[in-house]
Amino acid sequence: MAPQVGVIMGSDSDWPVMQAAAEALTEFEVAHEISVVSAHRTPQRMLDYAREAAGRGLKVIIAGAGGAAHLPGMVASATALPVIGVPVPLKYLDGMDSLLSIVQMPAGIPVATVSVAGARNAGLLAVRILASHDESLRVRVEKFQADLEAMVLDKDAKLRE
Ligand code: RP5
Repeated sequence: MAPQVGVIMGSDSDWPVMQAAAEALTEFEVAHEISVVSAHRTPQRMLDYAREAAGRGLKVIIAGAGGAAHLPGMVASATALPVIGVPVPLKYLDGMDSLLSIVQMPAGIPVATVSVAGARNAGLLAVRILASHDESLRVRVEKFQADLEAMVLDKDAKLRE
């Protein structure tokens, strides 16, 4: 099946964080592709990727980067697809640099930013975006949420056993 979600990152060093996005997509059987696309080391590749993404059938792009994390915003500027940004924490500043770089987009070019290292939620948000026009996927998201609720209630009950 053609990929519906593109998971991209500025460096292969981002993969330990970003793999949680891919895992969430796999859990929901959403076809996806994974690429390293650097805004500053491979700028032309980044522009080509963003401009061709919709035409290739992608519906959502998840972009992770650390430090001066301009990849999600730059990709969002060159595509009309929804872009979800994942701030990757590096050695210094606890990911605050990445978070602020990604979340502070000027009006006009939105990037839906998840928490620092929040790649799992990025994957789940991409699933929800797809589920907004896919009834069977929406039902699975609802079951996923119900399972989460049941798990918490079960743990709560076990506290009193
Ligand atoms: C960013 O620079 C990447 O997204 C990565 O988080 C960071 C460091 O990259 P490497 O020096 O590990 O390749 O562009």
